[in-house]
Amino acid sequence: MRLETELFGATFQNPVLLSSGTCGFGRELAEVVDLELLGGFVTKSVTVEPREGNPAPRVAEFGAGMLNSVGLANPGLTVMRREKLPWIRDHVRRPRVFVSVAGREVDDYRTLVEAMDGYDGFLGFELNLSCPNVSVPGGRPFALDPDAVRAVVERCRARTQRPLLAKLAPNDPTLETTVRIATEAGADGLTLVNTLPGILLKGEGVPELGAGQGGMSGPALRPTGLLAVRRARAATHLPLVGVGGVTHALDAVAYARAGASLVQVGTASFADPRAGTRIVKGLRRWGARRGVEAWRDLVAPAPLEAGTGSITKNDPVTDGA
Ligand code: RRO
Repeated sequence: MRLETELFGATFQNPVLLSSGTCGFGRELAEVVDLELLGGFVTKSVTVEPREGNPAPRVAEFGAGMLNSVGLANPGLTVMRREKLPWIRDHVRRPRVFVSVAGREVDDYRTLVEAMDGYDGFLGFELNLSCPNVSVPGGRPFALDPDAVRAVVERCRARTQRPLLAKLAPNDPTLETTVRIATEAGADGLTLVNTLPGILLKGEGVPELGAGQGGMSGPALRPTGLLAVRRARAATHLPLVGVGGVTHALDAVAYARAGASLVQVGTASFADPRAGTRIVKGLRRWGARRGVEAWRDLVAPAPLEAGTGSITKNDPVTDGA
């Protein structure tokens, strides 16, 4: 099965990326994983100022996944520009890299995009609008506030020609509206989904995580991620990136069937750092057994009437099966 995928004006050698927050800035994983075999990766979310993150413990496992409250710990924009981006430029060849950005204010996103746009070595930005673990003014993640989604995407759009992915939330009762707003505001693709808010309690009723609640990920998130991709597929022409519980090659196939052109592997990499490359190999084997010629033949296209965005060359409607 041919895994190459043309999207956002670039070639992805395969559709498997590592998700934000699970691979640092690439370097952290390079010693244990051959990054060059991946379709790409998304960096840990970067904020303007460095952030210490939330109190330990920051992660806890449960039977069907894990809960995290890292709290956006990251080295900030200055170190990103001085160390992280140059490392990526000098060491990453084939994988397509997205830089994830996050902020407390709408304008933080614009500042970050503008400040990194001139650097080499990465393809685009993933706007993290959906971190469940840090408080923002208004108390809900930007992804659950339509005005904030529009403002962030529009302001970033005005500052860069690079591909912009908007990363949305799993607990959005009006997902179709959010998807349409992000489309109209100028996103090039959507990443669905971030982690789902949850809490784990010990016998005494004390939360397992230092911060109390966190974001749930892993296999238990897969049905939610698949549903979100399917709903989004009906509401926009934009390419979709599916994330949530991708553990085996068949999970990636399911996301394609729901409408995702790319998938991201997250929690599975914690148990097995080679999960991403294992899934790439598994997809090739699965395709060969099934006689499927190309990954893009699996990707459910957008319905003809979907969304408000214009149809582009890389749109699944024209470029897909
Ligand atoms: O750092 C985190 O706690 C975190 C982030 Br920014 C996010 O987007 N999703 C998540 O599960 N954790």
